[in-house]
Amino acid sequence: MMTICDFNRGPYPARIRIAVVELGIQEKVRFVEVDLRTGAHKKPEFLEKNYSGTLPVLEIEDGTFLAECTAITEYLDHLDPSPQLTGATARERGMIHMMNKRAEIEFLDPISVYFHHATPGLGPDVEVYQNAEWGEHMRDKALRGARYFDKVLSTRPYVAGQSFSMADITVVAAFVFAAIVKLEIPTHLCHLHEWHERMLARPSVQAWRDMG
Ligand code: GTS
Repeated sequence: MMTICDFNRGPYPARIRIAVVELGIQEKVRFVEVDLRTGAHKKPEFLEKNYSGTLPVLEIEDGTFLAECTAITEYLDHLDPSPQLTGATARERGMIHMMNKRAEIEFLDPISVYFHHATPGLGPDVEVYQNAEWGEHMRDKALRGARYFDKVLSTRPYVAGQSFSMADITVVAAFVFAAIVKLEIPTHLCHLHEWHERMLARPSVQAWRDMG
């Protein structure tokens, strides 16, 4: 049994919760809550598990801790010899990693920076340094990212090509974070919204939403 330290409704944790259902490995993992609001993820005992002090963290059976959603998804996807989320061919793997990283740096991560810098974030005990101007700047970057992904999705059904992948999950997580910070994704980005409706219909995303 593997253990995933996460925070129930968190956008980054959602990436792994969705991946777990996509891969059908719910029976192989258990979830342990780390309370971000009390700053439990910045305490020395947690930093021993993940130097960066972020969630989620996967503990595998030999006691190794894996942090970073991309790394965790890679690991879980390769428990089976036929990976489903990270590509099979060299081309697929290259495309998925490029688009996944782009989804992080152009869309999801800037929303996170906006949350931590230009809103109360996790509260004064956790947000020891805030720079609202930087946060607003990152909000605008995220909106440019949304426009970029709308353009991408006008040419293909999924973020990295013809099949669902880890990169789609990362853009779903950006929508999750956008809802938390009340960042409206403009309705005229119709390709992005149409794609998002398809993502919301996937059992893995529905399971995450139903978890409440
Ligand atoms: N690059 C990391 C990854 O991909 O795993 C980012 C992880 C991350 O930022 N996780 C959030 C976190 O720990 C969890 S959540 O906000 O999505 O619930 N944030 C707390 C903090 O203080 O940065």
